Amino acid sequence: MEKFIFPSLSPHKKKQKVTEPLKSFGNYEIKFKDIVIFIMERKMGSSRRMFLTELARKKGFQVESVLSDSVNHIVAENNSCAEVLEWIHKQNLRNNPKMEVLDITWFTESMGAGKPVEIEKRHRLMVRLNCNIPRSNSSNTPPESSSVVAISPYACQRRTSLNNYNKLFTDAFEVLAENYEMNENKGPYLGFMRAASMIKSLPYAISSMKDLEGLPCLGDQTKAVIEQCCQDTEKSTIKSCINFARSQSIILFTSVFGVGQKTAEKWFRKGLRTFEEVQVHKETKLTKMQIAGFLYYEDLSSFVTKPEADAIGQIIEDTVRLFMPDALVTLTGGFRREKKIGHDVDFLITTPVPGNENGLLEKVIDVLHQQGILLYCDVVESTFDKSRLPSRKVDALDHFQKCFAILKLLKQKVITSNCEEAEEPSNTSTKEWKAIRVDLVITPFDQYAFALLGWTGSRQFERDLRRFATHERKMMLDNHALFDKNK
Ligand code: DCT
Ligand code: MG
Repeated sequence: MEKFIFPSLSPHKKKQKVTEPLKSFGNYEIKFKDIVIFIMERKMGSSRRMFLTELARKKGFQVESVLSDSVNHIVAENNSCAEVLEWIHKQNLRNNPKMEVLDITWFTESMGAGKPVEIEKRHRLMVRLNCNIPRSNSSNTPPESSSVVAISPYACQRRTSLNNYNKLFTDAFEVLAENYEMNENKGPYLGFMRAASMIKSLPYAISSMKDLEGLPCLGDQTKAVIEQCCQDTEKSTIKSCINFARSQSIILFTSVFGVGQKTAEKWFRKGLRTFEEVQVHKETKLTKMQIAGFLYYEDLSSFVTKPEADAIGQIIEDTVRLFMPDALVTLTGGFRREKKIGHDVDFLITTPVPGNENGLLEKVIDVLHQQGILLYCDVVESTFDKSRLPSRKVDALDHFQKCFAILKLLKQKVITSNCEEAEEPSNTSTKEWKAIRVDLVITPFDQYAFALLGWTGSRQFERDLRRFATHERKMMLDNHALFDKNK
């Protein structure tokens, strides 16, 4: 007998909670013999599950207390498609082509109607389980196709793992977005970024236009790109297009710390194409930040690994604690999202006693400087004004005091032994240290929660969180506060 084989969606094996068989309080007549329901306890809780089971049985539904091969309707509440897939994957089920995986809405509507309501697309967490799901043992192989419904248009309402099954599409979208951003064409820039973010949350690989049915955030332009990619079986056109765009001088220039789109374009217009040309060009005046960017380019353009981020974290924490033993130093940004590599290391620093954070950053910088590990530092003072309203702009920067720094990390301080999966730094130089970009952000304690939410990212998640607050909750959210417009 064939079993369903699903990709392992979670790298961490959690101890699985055993679902207790449910006792029934009475013997009820079964009215709907073709339907055998199983209610998932996960995220629902045992008492609600018990209540719903009893209710359904009273109304003539068959509800199994344990998942068996006879079940043909699985009902879940507050679980994403990926979570249900992962859970089912762990059960040893036979291939049941009629299996429906449904949201609780189907169940409650059926209870209301006193009979099973017709299953609509909106009720399904995914199409029937046996649809095109490859029966392979490779845990990295994504399901090829499974039209998932009910994907939110807001990144903050989607669950996205680090497994991107559609990297080709998202790379293409991000390159196109970069291009539009460079030309200050914000609409298509946001359109492609939004589409890339949504596609990253899909638990399957897109292989045809049919896989896009019911998905949000896709417009004519994004669909046209996907269509082209799907038709190009070798994917050669799209790959060379990505490589071509990435090799452009402007992209090269903006990879330098301190060089934004405008400067890169300016240099490009002057006919400059390489770093050497920029550095020897007499009229080019480099800022302090750009000088540091060129000086440490090799280190800064190689990724920061998690063990390196942890080592930096230790240095920051030790330094902060010299002055404020009860201060909170939190690693944010991509590493808080469990990314294994990043382009910098972001920290939030706060103290429980209001006001104690004042002057702390200066002291910390001083010590790092005295230790000889501060290679570069640019302090931006706080511009926070209590009377202001949260920013309406979804991309606005916050008002916290912060420092964009480059620290010198001694390689001997990096402990890699208990992090086998961390990638080796690509930089193989014999130098004893590595320059690392570090952002330190000082927040008052009462704004810490908002700052943490804002600095955790990703950028698209933050954008959509603010859009969601504005459009769906009539509130305004930024890194300092959540403001209810009705109060
Ligand atoms: N952020 C934001 N809006 C911006 C810039 C940043 O909301 N305009 C948030 C989202 C992520 C966080 O701040 C840290 O920013 P980065 O370090 O640029 O991003 P990251 O997710 O940490 O990515 P990387 O791994 O490349 O550092
Ligand atoms: Mg970061």
